Amino acid sequence: GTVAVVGLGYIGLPTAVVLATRDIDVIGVDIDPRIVSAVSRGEVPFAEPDLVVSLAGAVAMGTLSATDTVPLADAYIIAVPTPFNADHTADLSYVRRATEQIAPQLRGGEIVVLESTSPPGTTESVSRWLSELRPDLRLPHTDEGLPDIHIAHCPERVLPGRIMIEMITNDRVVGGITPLCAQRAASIYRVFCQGEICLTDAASAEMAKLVENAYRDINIAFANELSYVSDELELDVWEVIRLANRHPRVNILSPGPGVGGHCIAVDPWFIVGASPGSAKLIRTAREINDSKPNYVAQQVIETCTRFKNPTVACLGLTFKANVDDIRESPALHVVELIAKALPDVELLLADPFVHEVPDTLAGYESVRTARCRDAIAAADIVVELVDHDQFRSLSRSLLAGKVVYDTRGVWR
Ligand code: SAJ
Repeated sequence: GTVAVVGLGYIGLPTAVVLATRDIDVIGVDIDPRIVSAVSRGEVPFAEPDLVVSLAGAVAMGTLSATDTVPLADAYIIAVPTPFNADHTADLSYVRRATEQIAPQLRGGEIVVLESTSPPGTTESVSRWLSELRPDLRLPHTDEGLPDIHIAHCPERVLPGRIMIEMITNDRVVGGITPLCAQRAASIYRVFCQGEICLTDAASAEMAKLVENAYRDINIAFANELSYVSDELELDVWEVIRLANRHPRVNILSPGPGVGGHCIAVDPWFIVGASPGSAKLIRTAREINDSKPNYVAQQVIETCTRFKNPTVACLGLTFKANVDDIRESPALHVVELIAKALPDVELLLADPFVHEVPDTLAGYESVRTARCRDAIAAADIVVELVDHDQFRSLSRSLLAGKVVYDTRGVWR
């Protein structure tokens, strides 16, 4: 059978590649012509360990191709973004568009899997949309006998930086609109998934995915709240956490400049949106983590006023360690806040994964990129924002005489 993967981003492309390297015919679909042509040439549009080799292999084998239009296929995997609107409700327009593109291709017997992280009820919405678009087909949410199309939710849960490993080894949740839908969808994942495949209903699968990321968000919020409390009490939060973590049942995560990425800072809002009155802890955790970039920036801005013509070295721009992704990055947000508040202060940006001044900072003449050592040497104030391995191994002697904000605790 042929699998069409709609959306060739951080999840869709690795999924397409993993299936194609297991001899499944895969057609990748993306609306961005640059992504389609890059993938067709066997080039990866973003950095992810091991993806380059597998993609080149799949393209060479001829099992993977890319196009901008949804083709006829036996199974469709939707892996498009589900961002949120200003009021924190989910923007399902990409899922809707993918559904509209799939609808005319259906002949009966196909599997449609939603992989995009979505609020509870979205998979059923896909089924409803399809029944509106294709009144001639029997869709599973109607419960009228055996459906023509099988629809399920199978949320991705891979960690950027470890996607190719986790895609294969992680357990997988497959939630069907009906039990048969789940079974049919699971057959796709059995091709490559070495973990356990847990079958359930669509809404439970949707919620489980959101809960995983809310769990992590809350735990990071706890660490960030401890950093606020420790600052107020003039304690070293890293020392406090290190000691508390010696308890056999305590495992506190690390504070930082905030929480970024496209998942952990987004998904908990879908729970809050679905249950605003009850999801109090989840909402508060989001607010704590979202407040952190501003807190860090204000500390730096205040310190700058103590210098005449200060130079600030900002180490790290990506949303987390050892990736090249700066979207929704709290580190970048901190730098933007400083640049905006103090347009005359020289900001030197050093990140081994980012070689140009990001677009959002392009308007500031005071902002330049620099090599890490050069940035530190020139700086009065050093702000450590991402725990890249390269920063951890820096000699502490370089920091002598500087004001240091080590937001990730890499130099403790
Ligand atoms: N962070 C901290 N302190 C920590 C750990 C992380 O400040 O102790 C920050 C990171 O620097 C980053 C943010 O949190 O800004 C998120 O990073 P992450 O590594 O925790 O997670 P992501 O966004 O890369 O991937 C998460 C994963 N979810 C969980 O671990 C529950 C991944 O498995 C999901 O597949 C992914 O979200 C997703 O796509 O939903």
